[in-house]
Amino acid sequence: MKIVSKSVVSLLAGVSIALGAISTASASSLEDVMKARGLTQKDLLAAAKTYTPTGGRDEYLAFSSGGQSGQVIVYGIPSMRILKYIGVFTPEPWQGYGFDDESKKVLAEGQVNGHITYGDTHHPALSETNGDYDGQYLFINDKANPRIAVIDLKDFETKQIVVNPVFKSSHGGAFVSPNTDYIIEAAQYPAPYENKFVPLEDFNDKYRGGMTYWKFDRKKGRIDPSHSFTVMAPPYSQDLSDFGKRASDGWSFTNSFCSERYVGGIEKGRPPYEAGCSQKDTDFLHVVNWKKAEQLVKAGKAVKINGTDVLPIDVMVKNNALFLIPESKSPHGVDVSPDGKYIIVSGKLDSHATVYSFDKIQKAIKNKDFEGKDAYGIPIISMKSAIHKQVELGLGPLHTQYGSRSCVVYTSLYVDSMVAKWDYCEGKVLDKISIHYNIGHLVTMEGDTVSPDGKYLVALNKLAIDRFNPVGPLHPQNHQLIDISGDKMVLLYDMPIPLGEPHYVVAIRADKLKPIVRFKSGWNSRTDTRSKFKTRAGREKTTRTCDAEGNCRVVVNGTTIRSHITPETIEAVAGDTVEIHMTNLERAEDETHGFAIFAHNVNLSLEPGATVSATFKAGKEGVYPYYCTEFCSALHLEMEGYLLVKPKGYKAKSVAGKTGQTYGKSDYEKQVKTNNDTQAVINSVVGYITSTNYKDFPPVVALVEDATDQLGFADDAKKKAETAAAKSDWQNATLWAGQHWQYQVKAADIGLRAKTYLEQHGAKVIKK
Ligand code: CUK
Ligand code: CUA
Repeated sequence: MKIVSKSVVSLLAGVSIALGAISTASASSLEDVMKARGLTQKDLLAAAKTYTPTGGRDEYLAFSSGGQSGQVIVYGIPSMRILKYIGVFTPEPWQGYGFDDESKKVLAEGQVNGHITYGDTHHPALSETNGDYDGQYLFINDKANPRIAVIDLKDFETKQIVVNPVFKSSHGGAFVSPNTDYIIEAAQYPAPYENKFVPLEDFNDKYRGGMTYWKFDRKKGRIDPSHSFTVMAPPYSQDLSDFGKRASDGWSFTNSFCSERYVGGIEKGRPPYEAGCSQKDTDFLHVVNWKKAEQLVKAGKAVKINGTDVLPIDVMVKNNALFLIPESKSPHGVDVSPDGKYIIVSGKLDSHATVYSFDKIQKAIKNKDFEGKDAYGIPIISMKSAIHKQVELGLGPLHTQYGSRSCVVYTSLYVDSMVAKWDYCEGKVLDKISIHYNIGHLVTMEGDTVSPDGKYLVALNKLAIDRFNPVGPLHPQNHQLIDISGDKMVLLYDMPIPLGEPHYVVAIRADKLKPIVRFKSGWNSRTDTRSKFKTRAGREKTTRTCDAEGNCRVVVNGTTIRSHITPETIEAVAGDTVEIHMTNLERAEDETHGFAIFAHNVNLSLEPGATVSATFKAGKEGVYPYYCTEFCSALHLEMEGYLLVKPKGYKAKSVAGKTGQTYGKSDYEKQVKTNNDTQAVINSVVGYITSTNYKDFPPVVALVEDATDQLGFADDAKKKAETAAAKSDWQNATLWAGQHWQYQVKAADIGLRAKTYLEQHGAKVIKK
């Protein structure tokens, strides 16, 4: 390539360096590095299993609950590199979530009591088709303010939050039925369904637990609250849930603790909750025939409470749709096997995991083999009749995930700080590994589906203690990657999670996900429709209208494209309401612009194609700069403008623009020379690209489209410069010629990116 303009060279230097000097020989050998860093052969092997070279991809993507952050964390396995935080129940400024009008609406619809700005997320769940992950949707619950959120994996954005109409906390959600007809959300702390005060003395009679079955409308990609229903349950603290599958399809399972129905009150001299809630040797596994429950709702057997359908306990019992089975002390975790034939429940205060047989449960139901009824009339199947095996695993067993080999499972041992690998068919322990420290959930690849992949396991440890550099009293959590492909489990990697306490993670094969790279033009990503505020290039406008009472509204239909915001000034009068609708005209992958205004809490993220809005009150007169917050191009800093809020009654003195610099003929000619040199660079890059089979590379085709757009704008600016020059208006001629050069530089930058891509991906020269 011919080297031409100095400024172009410096602008593009980074690209060519990356091209030319891919690697210089390392100063030290592998042995030297091992010695210097104190690494063993085992460490190297672990590193080789997780290390992902630049540009490499992960085999699985993990969706982790973000705990109290109210977000979802996305990371790759085996690299353990964090790829995204998805704003869900909590505003997330980078994504503009909770700042633009579109996402504020999502948060407002999921609002509880008007002012909640966080969530305590516990269990993410991926949508399933025939019991296997299909890569379409993700759901997650908020334990503190019982809610479920829907995230669309087309764009990894939160689309909907629904508030549970009857519960006051929720834990056993989100888990999906094998075809994602329903998402279950079980209560945790019993409370009255009505939103009113009920004294604790009425606990047994008026406080209730339950399981809500949220109907998912896959065509709309949204939960349909009007077809959702709740199965009322006694005031036991319902805990985790899982849906039956294959053999047990149509049923769901929810365990519980504190079936003592103990009410604490240490202030009044009563023993505390922890004592009263763990006195009995057993609690209850709730077994629900949800398909029957669905029919009962359709047959009008539900009662309306807070506007939602609730199936009373006696209706469920009369129709053989609700049963209880004792389970070991303070149970935690309920996990259905891939074939649906077994249900594994652990007991936090018991060293066993209990394997229930669905077959035996059905036999007991058929033969009315019940040991009695609970205080609410629900038949109790005896533990003996329902158990396949009880296996001693270690201290504090919690959650179970399935492996790829039949009968092999992995259970977390909270107190022992270990993972146990065991055979639930035979009932024997196969292997154990220590983790650091106090594991809660664990995840194997696609480990809660009908066809788990095994391969890797991530231990979600509650405590990190001494594992990382100290960062103050609040430590990160520790997600540890374990290789489970062999007979023995092997610890590979520690990843600190510095964002809340993640409870559960689901991991899906990355090739099942097909996210988009850009939105359709003018897209409202929260409603998945074309925004009515979509603005095309050249159609930008600002209007100001006032109603009879003198309330005025400034409406801006603007655009962004490298490297300017249109409009570059917005004028309002103190007290006006300002509505800004910005459309990002970019089509290029990863060309996101931001939009932030001083002092108004306006902070938007404009991904390519998106139309995003902000409505706010311009209360005080003043000068408020706005700018693009993403370093989008070499002239990103110049992507700026002013919101001018004038005092009431202000009259402008002059309309002429002011500038600090004047230009003459020689300035214009100098700029034209630069532009011609730049064009030569562009021509050589274009020549190279079009000589190859670039059309076989979709990312390059997209880059070429983008570059063509930029050159179109360049032509337009060039014409304006030439028109001004013809009138000897050197000021405008020089500035428009400068603008011409801006577009050229962008086109050249894109062209070089395309060229690099082609060279690195083995494009062939097909014509000379
Ligand atoms: S729970 Cu946290 S370790 Cu909320 Cu699923 Cu078991
Ligand atoms: Cu757009 Cu910076």
